[in-house]
Parts: sequence; structure tokens; C-alpha cells
Amino acid sequence: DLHPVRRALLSVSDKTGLIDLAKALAARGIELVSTGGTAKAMREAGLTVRDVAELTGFPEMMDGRVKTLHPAVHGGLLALRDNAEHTGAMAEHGIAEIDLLVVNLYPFEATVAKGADYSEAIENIDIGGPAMIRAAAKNHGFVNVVVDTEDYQPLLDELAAHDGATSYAFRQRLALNAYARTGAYDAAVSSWMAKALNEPAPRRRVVAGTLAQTLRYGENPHQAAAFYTDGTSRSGVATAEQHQGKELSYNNINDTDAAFELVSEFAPGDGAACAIIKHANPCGVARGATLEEAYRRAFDCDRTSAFGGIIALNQPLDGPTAEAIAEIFTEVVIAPGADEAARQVFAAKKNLRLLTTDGLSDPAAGGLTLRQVSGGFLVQDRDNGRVGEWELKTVTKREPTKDELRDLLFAWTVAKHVKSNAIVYVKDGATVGVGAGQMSRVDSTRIAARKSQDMAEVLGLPAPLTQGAVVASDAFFPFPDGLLTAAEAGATAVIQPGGSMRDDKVIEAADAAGLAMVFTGMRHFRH
Ligand code: 93A
Repeated sequence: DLHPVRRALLSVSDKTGLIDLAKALAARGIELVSTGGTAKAMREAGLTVRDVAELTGFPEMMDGRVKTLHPAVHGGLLALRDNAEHTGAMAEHGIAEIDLLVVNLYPFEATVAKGADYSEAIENIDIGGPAMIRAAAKNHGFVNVVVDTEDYQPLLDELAAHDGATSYAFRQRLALNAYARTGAYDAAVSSWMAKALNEPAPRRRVVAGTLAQTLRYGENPHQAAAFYTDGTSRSGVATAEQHQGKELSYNNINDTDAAFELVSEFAPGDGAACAIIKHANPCGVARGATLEEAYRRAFDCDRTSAFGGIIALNQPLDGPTAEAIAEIFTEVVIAPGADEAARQVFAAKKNLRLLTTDGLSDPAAGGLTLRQVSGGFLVQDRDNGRVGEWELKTVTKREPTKDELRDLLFAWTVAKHVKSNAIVYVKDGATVGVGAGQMSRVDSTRIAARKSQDMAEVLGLPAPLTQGAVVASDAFFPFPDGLLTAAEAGATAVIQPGGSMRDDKVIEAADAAGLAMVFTGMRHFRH
């Protein structure tokens, strides 16, 4: 994969290091070709240089706007050296191979930074440079492309190491860097224009990712939207395979992600689990002896909200679960696989979208989450925090029972996936009341209890399922009132981070109500 360098084209605005580089290349017997100012600088240093105009048979024209934009240059950069048709075309048209391209672009960024006016900025948009860079980078099988002065020395080292040739791996690295440069350059032009035209932002924003899908619209029909993948996960919503149903919408993707990340907290080996999501919050999460039972128990947490929801399962979808799901309208089902029976059941439900993944997401995985704010964005580590049983600290006189403890940890895990302020009641491995997204914690506690009461009526139960349930709070109770509301609803045990100034008052209230309470020492805000 070594390829010798015999001819170099140098065209640089920033002449730093140019002469030393050119001298070293000339000393290796490499022919130097160059554009106006660059050629002049090299000649003044006593080097022998061929003008690009000699190669093209055209003078540089239009104030230099057209100097290298010619088949003699682009053919020399793009021709495949091992392709008879390409080498034939070179011979026929007298095109010389260019093995090394050294370019740095018109200083557009620096020009606009020093406050240049509109027409000066426009003149500083390099066209020929990026065209050559992209051509040379594409043909990195044979051609070297250097776009940074810092790469001059590594290039010379590479040539020295291989007796005037370069390796494929080296050329690949140069190409990768070259495309990053041209991408950033055009992004700078676009940002400058947006500013000059007083547009809030370029319509086609530069997003770090690969466009996976343009969406019909965003959160609302008047918002344009697209879905980008960033290659950081192999088993989440971004890599799932869709088997049927309409194209996913913006909100579908967002909710499906919330559902699948939540259900992925429950290892399939520990039993079946199901999460149902509406507006990015769970309206039911449950374990079950079977997947169908997990679904039905999750559904029973809040049947009203589950309508038109998004369902995630931690085991491959089977026939009986598919039958149960098909009883009401559901937008999306996502699972790590689906058997033939399940697919047949869903085949009759044309609008239901079925997605399968390769395994579950890893809740412990690292990574970053991004959130946009006006004029910028916030970056933070992914919330992969988990609390083990041994890390819990009982702060009340009463210790939780074994069953309570199991439910407390389940409730805590679910609370992590509920928008703050989050309150989650759990009984026997199923949520029985979820309070989400309230500005006051006591409101979340009341809402969750009231929803449970509503469900008791729907299900014809004598009492709401919060009776004898446990409760999780994603952050500390600042006052005893939230805790007392949970106790009134019938909760017997509490899990929360602790750390409030009034913890002693909250613990006192818990003891007075006969509750068992554990502190996690970790918070799970989610906004
Ligand atoms: O105006 S251009 O876009 N037209 C071209 O054909 C062209 N070819 C090279 N600018 C072009 N270049 C740029 O000229 C190079 O990217 C480099 O920045 C600059 C070098 O010009 P000179 O050698 O005259 O200083």
C-alpha cells in the first residue's frame, strides 16, 4: 500500500513553513507545481516551480477566482492509478498525476473575525481550494492531502520512513482531517451569512451526526425536523429495525427512546418487564411472570393514559403479549426481537409500528447527553447512576421488609426515568401511581395517589393500590408534607436521596407514621 510521491501541488494562503517544506520535497526530487502567490514565494527562495497555468494551459483569471478549477488539476488528483480507463484518459489529454496536495484555504474565518465588510468576506470564500482538497481526499488510495501546517513535518517523516512514499493508513488519516476542514469551512461561511442576513440560524444546521431520516415535522406540524444518529449505541432506538407501520414521527422517536431506555434497566434474566410511555413519562411499568403479565400489570397502572402509548419490553415479543397489546390502540412497540406468532398478530394492525433491537441498551454505559438552550447547548454525562441494596441507609426506626425493599429499588429505578418532580408508587413489582413533571413535590405525590384512586374505580377495586405500596421520590422531600401525603395514600415505605436541611423533621414524620425510609445518597433529577 506504499505509493511514491513524484509531483506535488502547493497552493497556500498561509505561507508559514512553506519554504522549508518545499525545499525538503525538492530535495527528494519531487516536482513542485503551484499557484500565483505560492509559486512566487517559492521562486524567491530559489526553488524551481512549475505554474499551474502551464499545467492547465489557462492563465489564472477573474482575480484568481479561477486558477485550479480545471480537468488538468482535478484529473491529476482524481485519476485511479490502477485503472486502465483512467490512465488512458490521462495520457490522451496530457494530464499529469498529482500525488501530493498541500493547500490551506483563503482565511475566511480570520477575515470575518476582523470585521470585514460583506464583499470582502465573499471574496474570501475559497472555491478552488476546497474542491481540490475534497478531490485529493477522495482519492486517498493514491493521493496525500495536507491542509494544516502542523502536518508538514509528519509528512516529511513519513516520506523519510518509506523512501519517498507514503502508506495507505497515513493517507487515510490525512483524508479524514481534510474533510473535517472543508466541513468546518463551509459551516463558518454559513454561520457568517446567517449573521449578516440577520437570520436566527442557518436553516440547515450543522449537527454532529449522520442524517438518518428527515421527519415529516417536529414536535408540532409547523416545525421542520430530522433524525440524526451518532453511532454511540448499537441497541437503542437509533439502530432499531422497523417491521411495519407508518414512518416514526419526532415524538414517536423521543417516546420510544424513553420507553426502551427505561425497560433496559431490567435485565431479561431477572424476569419479564414492560414500560408504557406517554409524552416521555411512564404511565405504567411492571414486572411479570410472563411478558403478557408484565404488560397487563403495566397497563393497569393507568389504562386511560396508556391509550395511544408506546410500549417497550425487555424480552422478545411473543404471541400472547402481542394479542394483549392489540386489544387497544398503541403507537409503537419496541422489543429485543419478536417471534413469528407475534408478527402475525400485528400484521392485522397496519398502523402499529413494531421495532426490534439487537439486545437492550446498557443502563451503565457512559456517554453524554445534550440539551439546547438559546444560543448554545448544555452537555453532561449520561445519568448512569445506580444504587445497590447495600448502599441504602435506613433512617427510620423500622427497617423495610424484604418485599418492601425489592419494591423500593424498583420504584427508584422507575423514578430515574420520570420527569422531575417525580413520585412513583409501586406494589409487587408494578407501578400503581406515577406523579411527573410538577413544580412542587407534594403536588406530584398527590397526583400519583389520585391517579391510583381513579384506577381503583376503573378496576372496581375496594381501595386504591397505593394502600400498602412503597413510594420513591427522585429528590429529597424538603418538608414533611409530601411524605405525609404518601403516608395518607397508604404507602408503608419510602426511598429518597435524603440531604434536605429538614431531614430530621421528615424522618420524625416517617417514624410517627410507622413508615420505613431509606436514603440513597443519589439524586435522579430529569428535566
Ligand atoms: O479563488 S479560488 O477559489 N479559485 C481557485 O481556482 C483556487 N485554487 C486555489 N481560490 C483558489 N485557490 C486558493 O488560492 C487556495 O486554496 C489557496 O488558499 C490560495 C493560494 O493562492 P496563491 O498561491 O495565489 O497565494
